[in-house]
Amino acid sequence: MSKTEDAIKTLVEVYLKSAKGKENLGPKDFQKLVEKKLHNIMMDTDNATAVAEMRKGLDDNQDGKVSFQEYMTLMGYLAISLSDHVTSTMGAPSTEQKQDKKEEAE
Ligand SMILES: [Ca+2]
Repeated sequence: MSKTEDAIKTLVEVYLKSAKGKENLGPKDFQKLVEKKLHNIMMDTDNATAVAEMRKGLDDNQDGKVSFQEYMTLMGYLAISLSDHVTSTMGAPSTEQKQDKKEEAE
């Protein structure tokens, strides 16, 4: 599998694992996911109040839980914020466009 395919598979697996067989992530499942899996990419992941606020922002159907669709919305936001970063980094005059790859140790 390519790295890209692996990445997509990982996104899905993280959700399924966190949901533990349920259709949605409950508040605690979501808190755990953010805290354990997204702490390098997001701020305040150990702040329960901040994470709860974010959950409410993602919660389209307002059921207090995070569906797969709502989780993908968050992934989309994170991808956009990363691409903004990449764009601004590449905008700087430089002979090399090498970027350090962060490998996440599980
Ligand atoms: Ca929801």
